[in-house]
Amino acid sequence: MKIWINGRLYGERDAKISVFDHGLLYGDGVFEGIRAYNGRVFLLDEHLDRLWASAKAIALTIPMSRDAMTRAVIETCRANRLRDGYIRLVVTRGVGTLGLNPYLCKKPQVIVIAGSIQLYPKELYEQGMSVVTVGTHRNLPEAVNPRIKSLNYLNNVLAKIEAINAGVMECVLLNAQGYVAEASGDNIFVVRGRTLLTPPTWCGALRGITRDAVMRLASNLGYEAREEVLTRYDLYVADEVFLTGTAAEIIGVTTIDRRPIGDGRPGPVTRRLSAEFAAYARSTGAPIGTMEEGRADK
Ligand code: PXG
Repeated sequence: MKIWINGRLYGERDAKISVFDHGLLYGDGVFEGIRAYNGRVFLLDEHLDRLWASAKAIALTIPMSRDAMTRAVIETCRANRLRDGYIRLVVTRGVGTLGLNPYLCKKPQVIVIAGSIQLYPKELYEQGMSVVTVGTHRNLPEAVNPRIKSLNYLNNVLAKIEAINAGVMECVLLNAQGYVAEASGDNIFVVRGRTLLTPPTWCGALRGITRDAVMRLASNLGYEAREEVLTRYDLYVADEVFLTGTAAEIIGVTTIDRRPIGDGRPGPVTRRLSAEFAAYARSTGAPIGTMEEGRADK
């Protein structure tokens, strides 16, 4: 695998970042997880918008233009002959002192990895997934706003530990008020009749790119899709519940806290949206092309 760091491609053994990088020392940095389908980078502009917004929110200046970042993503995909896979974009604060001060960090480091990801086993997409609500609350927006896709994922990791210890692979985090926020690495939707409901971002949800895409798709298909404050009650009595995310795509949730949701199997709306999403994902996005085309571009 070839990894892109600050403008150059490195082999896996040589792809290294300093132990003094504040990304490592403090989780100080931002990232994006992006998918490629069928030789195209899916919703790249939306991911770059969010990356730049996350960086701005933590007063981090990304040391390159958006166009240059787009080229870096395409170049890394080409170098790895990626057609279907997962792209991780990371921008760290860079090397600094053994003290918090981010203003003493010299230069943000930009990393692009093009590989693969499988979050949940394939069978779970057929059977549906069991999740639990956990005791770890989602970060307070007034503390670390969950809209920032930062390198500091301890809140999510602590919740994930609870899920795994409870014998399931994913969890639902509530916010400090007890309202539903999101899963550890996915957004959550409730289906109620022909209406899709998902928590507003102020409840502690990342504004997921998949979440937005699913809301657009659902509206086009004649469903009503909107944000609504949700409680555990809304989950337990839902017709269907599903999670969305770049890594997870769309996955039905069939039990929550060991209670069956709907009839205990992925429901018709979840299955329809999954099929529509898969078709949409394969047919849109920035073409990756080949290394040869890359050389011809230059
Ligand atoms: N909430 C959180 C906390 C996330 O981390 C989402 C929602 C869904 O957002 P998108 O934009 O992807 O629809 C995420 C995204 C991983 C991995 O390595 C996690 C995500 C994305 C890609 C990879 O586990 N989470």
